[in-house]
Amino acid sequence: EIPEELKPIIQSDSDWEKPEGVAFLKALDRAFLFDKKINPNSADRLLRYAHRKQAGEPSIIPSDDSFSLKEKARIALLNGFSFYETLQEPDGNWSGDYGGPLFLIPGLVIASYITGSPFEKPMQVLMKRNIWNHQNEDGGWGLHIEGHSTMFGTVMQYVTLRILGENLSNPDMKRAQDWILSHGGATKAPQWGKFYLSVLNVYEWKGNDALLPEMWKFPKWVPFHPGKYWCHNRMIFLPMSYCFGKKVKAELTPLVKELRKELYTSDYDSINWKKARREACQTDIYHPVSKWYLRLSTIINGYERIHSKRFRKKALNYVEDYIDFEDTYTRYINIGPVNQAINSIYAWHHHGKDSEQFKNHLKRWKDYLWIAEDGAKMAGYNGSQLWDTAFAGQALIEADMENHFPVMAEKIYRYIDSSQIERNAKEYDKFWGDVTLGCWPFSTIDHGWAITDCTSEGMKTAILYNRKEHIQKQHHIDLERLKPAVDWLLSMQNKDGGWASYEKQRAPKWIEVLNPALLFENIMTEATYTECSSASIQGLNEFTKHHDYRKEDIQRALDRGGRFLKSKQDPDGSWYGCWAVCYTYGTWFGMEGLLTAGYKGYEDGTPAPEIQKACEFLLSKQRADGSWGESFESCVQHRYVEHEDGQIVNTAWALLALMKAKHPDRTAIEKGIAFILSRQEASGDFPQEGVSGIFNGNCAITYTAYRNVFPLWAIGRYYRWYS
Ligand code: LAN
Repeated sequence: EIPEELKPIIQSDSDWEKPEGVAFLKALDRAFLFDKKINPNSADRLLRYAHRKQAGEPSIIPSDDSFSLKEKARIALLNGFSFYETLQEPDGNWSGDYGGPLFLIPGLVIASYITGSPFEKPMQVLMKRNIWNHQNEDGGWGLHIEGHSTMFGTVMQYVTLRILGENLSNPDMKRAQDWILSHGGATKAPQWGKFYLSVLNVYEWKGNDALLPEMWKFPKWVPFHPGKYWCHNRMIFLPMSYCFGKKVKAELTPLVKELRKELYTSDYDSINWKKARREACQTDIYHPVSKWYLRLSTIINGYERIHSKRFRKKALNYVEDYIDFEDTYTRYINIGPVNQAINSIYAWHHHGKDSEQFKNHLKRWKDYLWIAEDGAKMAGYNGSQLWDTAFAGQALIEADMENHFPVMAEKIYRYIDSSQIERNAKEYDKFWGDVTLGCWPFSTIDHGWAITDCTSEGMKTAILYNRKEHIQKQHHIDLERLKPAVDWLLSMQNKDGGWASYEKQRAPKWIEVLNPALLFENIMTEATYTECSSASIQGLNEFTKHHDYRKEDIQRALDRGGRFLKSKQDPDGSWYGCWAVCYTYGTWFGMEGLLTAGYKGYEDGTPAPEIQKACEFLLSKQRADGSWGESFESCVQHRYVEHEDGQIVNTAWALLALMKAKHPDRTAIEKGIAFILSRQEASGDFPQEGVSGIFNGNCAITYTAYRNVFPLWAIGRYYRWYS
C-alpha cells in the first residue's frame, strides 16, 4: 500500500523520481532483504504478520512428561487450528505463497515490456528484490529457488533486471553477466529461453526450431498432434506457435540493442543461428533431446523454409480462435502462469493494445502476483485454493475438531460449494477440451479447468461435511450435484486402470521422445499418476459408501485402480511422488489408495504384502530423531535423497500412511508425532522448511499451506486412533 502522504505527490510514473518517491522505494527495497543462506523458502511472514512476534518462538508444549503425548497432541491441535483459522479468507479458502519457479516473473515482465504496460514502481522494486534475493553465490540463478544455476534461470533474470532498470554498473549484474558469458552465452539457453529472447528481439527467430502453427492442422490420427499433448504443454505451445508464425518481436529499442551486446560471447551479427538451435548449456540438461526429436525438427524446419502462406494463414486462424477460446473460458486467467504471459502478448498483438481482450489480461496479472518477505513473485497457478481448503477440511474432521471451530468448518464447506465448476466450455470438442461441469478445479471456479484429484478431494470433503449435520450450510452439495463429478471421474480412468491429471491419456507415451524442453520430463502427454489415481479411488469410494448411484461401475473402477497402484509400487515398497517431495508423498498416496481399494492393513494382524512392504520402506527411512526428511533431489534423481534435516511435512505424510495401515509399531509413530510437536511454534504455526512441491521431475514449487495442514492432520489421526 502506498502511504497516504505520498498519494498527492505521486500522480504519474515520473513522480517516483522526486526525493520522497525515491526515499519510499529505497525503504521498500530494504525492508525486503532476506537471508537466502538460512533458507531460500519464504515463510510467508507478511501474510502471517499478526503472529510475527511469536514466530520462531519455541513450542508452548512442555517437553517433559508432565503431560501425556495424547494431551500434548490436543494442545497442539487447538493451538494449530486456531492459528490457521486466522489465515482463512472471508470466502473460506486459504491463500498463500505459491512461488518457487524463477522463470515466471521474467515471462510477465517481458510481456509488460513488449506491450508497453509497465508495472507500478513499487511493484517493480519488489520484483527486483525477489530476484536479487535468489541470486546464487556463483552469480547465476536456478530454475527454482533451491536449484543450482542454469542458463535459463540466469538469462531470464538478467533480461528482467535490465528491463526493470538495472545495468552493469551494479556489481551483481556484472556477476550475472560473467556467469552467462563464462557458460557460453545466451545461445545456450534451452528452448523456452530461446523463445522468450526471440520475442524480446534479442535472439533471432531462425535460431529456434520451428514452432509451426500448421501442426494444429495435422490429421487427428497423428500421434503427436499437439491436441493430444498434456494440456499444460499444449496451452503453452499454442501461443508460442502464434508468436512463431507471426515472428512477433519487440521494437529495436536502445535496451534491446544493448542486450544483444551483453548476452553473447561473439558479435550478434556473426552468430550462426542455425547452429544455435542445437546449443544448450550442460547445467540445463535434465531431459536431453532424442534423435527422434532431431529428425522430426529437421523436417519441420525444412517445411518452415518453403511453407505456403495460405496454409499458414488458415492454421493461424485456428490458433487465434483457440487462444480466444481459452481466454474466454478461463475468464482471462488461463490454465497457468506461462500461457497467461504469452496469451497477453497474443492479445496485444492480434487484438490491439486498446482491445477488451488485452485489458482483461492486464487485470488478471495481479491474480498471479504474491508478495512475501523475499519480494514479489509470480505464482505457479492463480493459487492452490481448492486444494488447500479440501485438505484443511479433511484434517479438521479427522481431528474431530469441527465443533471447536464451527465458523472455520462452515466457511470450508462454503468454499467447496462455491467452487464446483458450473459450466462446460462452448464447443470444447473443437478445441481439444473436455467436460468440466460438476468437477472441481485446483484453484478457483473462474479458472475452470477440471482435475481428477481436485475433483475427488473436493467431492470427498463435501461428502464428509454433508454427513456432519451440525455444520452450518448455506447450500447443500446434494446427490444431483455429485453425480456429474462421479460420471466424469469414471470416464477419466485410463486403459491401465489409473488416472491422469486433467484429461485422459490421448497419445502413446513414446511421444515423450519429442520433448524439446530439456528442463522438464513427462510434459508431452498425460500419464497415469499414483497421486491422481489414489485420490480418485478415495473420492469414488467415499461416494459409493453413501449413495447407490452407479455402484457396479464404481466397484469395477476401484478394483482396476487398486491393481494399477499395485503395479506402480517400486520393488522396495515405495511409490515415486510426481507432484510433491517425493517418496514419502507418493507412498502416502499409494497406501491410502490401496487400503481404500480393499487391501488389508494391520488391523487383524496380517496385512497385504504390498502394505507390509510399504510400511517397511517407510520405517527404514525414519531418522533417529523420529522424523523423515527428503530433499527435492529425490524427485530429480528418482531415488530417496535425504534432506540435511528432518522435515515436518515428510514426517506427516509418512505417519499418515503408517497410521492408516494401523501399523503396530507405536513407538516409531509416537517418536514421529513428538518430532512434529517439538517443531510447532508458540503461535501455533509451523516453520517453513524445505520446498515441498515439484512438477515434471525437476522444478520445485512452494506449498506454504502444507506445513500447517499435514502436521495437524497427522497429529489429529494420532489423537483419534492411537489414544
Ligand atoms: C500443478 C499444481 C497442482 C497439481 C496437483 C493437483 C497437486 C497434482 O496432483 C496434479 C497436477 C497439478 C494439477 C499440477 C500440474 C503442473 C502445474 C500446473 C502445477 C505443478 C502448478 C504449476 C505447473 C505448471 C505446469 C507450470 C508451468 C510449467 C510447465 C512445465 C508447463
